[in-house]
Amino acid sequence: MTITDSPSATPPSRAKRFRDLLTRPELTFLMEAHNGMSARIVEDAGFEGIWASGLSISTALGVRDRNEASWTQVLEVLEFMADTTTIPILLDGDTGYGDFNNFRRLVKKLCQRGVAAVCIEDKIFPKTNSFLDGDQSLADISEFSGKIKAGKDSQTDQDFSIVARLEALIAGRGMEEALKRAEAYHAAGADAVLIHSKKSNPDEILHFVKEWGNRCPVVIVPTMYYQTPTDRFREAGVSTIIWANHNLRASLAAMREVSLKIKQEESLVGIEGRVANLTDVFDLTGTREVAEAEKRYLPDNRRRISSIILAASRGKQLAELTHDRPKCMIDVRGEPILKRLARSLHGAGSDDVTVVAGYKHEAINLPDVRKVINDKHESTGELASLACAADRLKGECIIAYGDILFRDHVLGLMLGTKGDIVLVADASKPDPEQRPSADLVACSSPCTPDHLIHDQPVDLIEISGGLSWPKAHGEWIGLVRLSPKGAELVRAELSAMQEKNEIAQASMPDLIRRLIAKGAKPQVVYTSGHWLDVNDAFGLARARNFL
Ligand code: SPV
Ligand code: MG
Repeated sequence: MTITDSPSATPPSRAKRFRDLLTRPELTFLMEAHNGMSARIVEDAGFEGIWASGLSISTALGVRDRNEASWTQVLEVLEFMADTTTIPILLDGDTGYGDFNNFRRLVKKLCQRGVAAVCIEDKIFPKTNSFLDGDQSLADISEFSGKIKAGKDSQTDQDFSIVARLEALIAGRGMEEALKRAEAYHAAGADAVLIHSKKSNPDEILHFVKEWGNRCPVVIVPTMYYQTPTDRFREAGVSTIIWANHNLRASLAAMREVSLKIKQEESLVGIEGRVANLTDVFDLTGTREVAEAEKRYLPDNRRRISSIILAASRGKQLAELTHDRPKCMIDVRGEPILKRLARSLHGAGSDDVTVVAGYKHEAINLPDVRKVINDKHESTGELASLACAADRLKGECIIAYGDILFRDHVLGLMLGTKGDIVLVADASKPDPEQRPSADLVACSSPCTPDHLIHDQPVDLIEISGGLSWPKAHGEWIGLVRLSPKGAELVRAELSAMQEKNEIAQASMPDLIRRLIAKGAKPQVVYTSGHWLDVNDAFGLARARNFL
């Protein structure tokens, strides 16, 4: 067996993978990125390679695309991009940041940092962006060929690639000049040529590709001739297409819109559901990995929170949508409700999440979520399910219904309280006809703006389906936090109910009423909206809008 046949052989380097992409018969697409996060997003989108655009990196740094950022500043950005990704990166190296000697050093540094390839253009340092009217004078052909040769002689990774970018058409020097230069750069060792054009039609590009006849791979940048169907380039035998600046432009448009809206409205309410949520932000940088590492490397004095999600019921009102899964596994905008819920709980610091499943429990299979089964789910209620996870009612706990969605700050609000049993209630009065079975709460005080601003809890006096507004002050949203003492009270009450055979049909509100009767003092923290539950098709439609 040869080494490369061995299953444990190390994967090919990024430089090798880029070389393979350049030389294979299929068309390759490189997507622009300009920092660590955009590079990661490009990889997550499924692209096989990244274009580290000079225009985009400069603009993201707030400087002009004319070598205002120094080459070491660009290199630093590249290092972040390489760290957040595994796919090959082609750096837009402008003119090589100086003469052959500066370029040699750049190539060496790129090889050290795992950058797969560099593209240099045959213009004069400092360059200007090819789409501007400024000076687009071309470098001397033999000087530029020497630069390519110096780069090739300095690469420390044998698969590193140098793409020679031809600016003859940009500079108005014509096709013959472009072809002559392509020939010279190819002879100097360039692994591919990039032919650039600022025309809105692809004619000169296709003409070049035809004349060039694939003597080495051809790379193109259809920023201006974007209306040409991609298949025309595929059929012409182009090797690689660069989508050159569209992540930068997308982010500028999005940031502008959000800034203007927040400025106008002096509030975040109008944008909260339209921007990436914080869990997404944390996930993109692998924040949870640090939490895992902390367990290994730090003294163990973290806050521990167990969560129990009650998700045994089918959700009959959702009819055929729950034919093969419980309602908590219904997909809402690409993810089951339960997955979002578990992610919010994890994100709030609850490492230990247990779901009590029942109906079609086999459909529940989520990473990092422990599953216990209430096999009497058809004939029992919420407390019988909760009792199945009684071993988790230790220390600080969260109990959540499995069909709810909420903004993450609602969880933060509840976790910021100190009481032993704290429920979250929505004080924005819903239409009672639409929510006939709401669990309404009456408290020591109705919700005031002060309660919402300072997250002050109030005492819970009564919880019941029988309450009605205005005696009721809010609707329990299906989330409760227990302190270690609160968890102990709940566990003791569950075993007392089990002993007296009073548990089978009992609900969470029954439990809370019993605890009040025994002298416990549950509290309520108010929210105003920012949550919903999914009971029927209307709930599902609202959930889609909510996300
Ligand atoms: C870049 O992305 O910086 C490029 C491509 O060089 S272009 O702006 O199209 O010239
Ligand atoms: Mg550029």
